[in-house]
Amino acid sequence: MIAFHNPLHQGHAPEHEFYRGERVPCFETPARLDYVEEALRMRNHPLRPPDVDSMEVLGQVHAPRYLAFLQTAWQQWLALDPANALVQPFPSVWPVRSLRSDVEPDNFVARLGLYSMDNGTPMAAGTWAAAKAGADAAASAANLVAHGASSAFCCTRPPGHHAGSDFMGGYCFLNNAAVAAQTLLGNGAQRVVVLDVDYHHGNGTQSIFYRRDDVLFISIHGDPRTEYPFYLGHADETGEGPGAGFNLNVPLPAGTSAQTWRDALDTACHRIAAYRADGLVVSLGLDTFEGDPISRFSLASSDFTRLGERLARLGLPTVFVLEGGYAAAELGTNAVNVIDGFEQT
Ligand code: Q9C
Ligand code: ZN
Repeated sequence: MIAFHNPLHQGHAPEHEFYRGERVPCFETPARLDYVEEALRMRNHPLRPPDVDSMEVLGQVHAPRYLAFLQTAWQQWLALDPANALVQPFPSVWPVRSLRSDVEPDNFVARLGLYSMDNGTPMAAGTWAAAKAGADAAASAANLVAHGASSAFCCTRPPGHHAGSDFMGGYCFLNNAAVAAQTLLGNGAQRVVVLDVDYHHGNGTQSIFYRRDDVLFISIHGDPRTEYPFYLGHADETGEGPGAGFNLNVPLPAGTSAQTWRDALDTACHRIAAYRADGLVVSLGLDTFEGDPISRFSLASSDFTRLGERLARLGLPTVFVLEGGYAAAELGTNAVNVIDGFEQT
């Protein structure tokens, strides 16, 4: 399977995040992608740089003022104090209920809070360039599939599925899966499914497409009552307005077995078949792995092969987009197991 990689991902390398109130080394590291690229090469999958500029499609899934902020955020941070080059910005205040989010504050950290859902999404000097190149890789993979390839893999970080129209969160800045889905639609697809198998609910993708019937969003994830992102991902979220009936959440308790997870995947696949989609985008998080340090499902590496096999049986043009997965040393094996399971079926 042709894989589009992100040549600029290493520029997004913040050092710290907050975990249980403490500053700890980031879980979402450049090394993650090195492992995936190495496994792709070892198992003979060609790697290509992005060949599509996603800017126009980004404007269809993200708000202009959010894109403008993200594009210049690091310069704004340095403009406050050149010494900030060695300091990570974190938001510390958010416009929750009763506060206004229509007026951009002049204060940089307040603006950062306006465009963030958490303080768990650290930025670095190369964040915009890395996120933009990742969106280009997602658009490139979708473009290849739109032009007749049966599948393609967007091998990128930072991930995307927690990023909504106008906010970052959960290590995500630009919603790569939404870019891929919108690219398929822009190339003539009428109905697209986004299937999100990351351990964490894809709140950003869900919210972007919640009122639309041209994108069916399905997510299997840790129950938000106990798992991030906490405030979205419940089973009663089924879509709104024209999108009513085009959103399916399958929350599972932390600790769920691989067998129960596979049954949930089967349920999702039956809904996908009934939708008669022209294309499938898979938000491929691998943090459902039993060895993941921040998640609590128990898929083995062999289960990822089975996931690829099950998806292949849908018979749809498919774009895989890498999302989470923090057992870095096993990430390559697990990702390429999905790819090989898919291609060998
Ligand atoms: N900083 C993805 O898998 N943070 N994002 C938990 C606290 C949220 C995961 C640790 C995890 C987000 C794409
Ligand atoms: Zn995740």
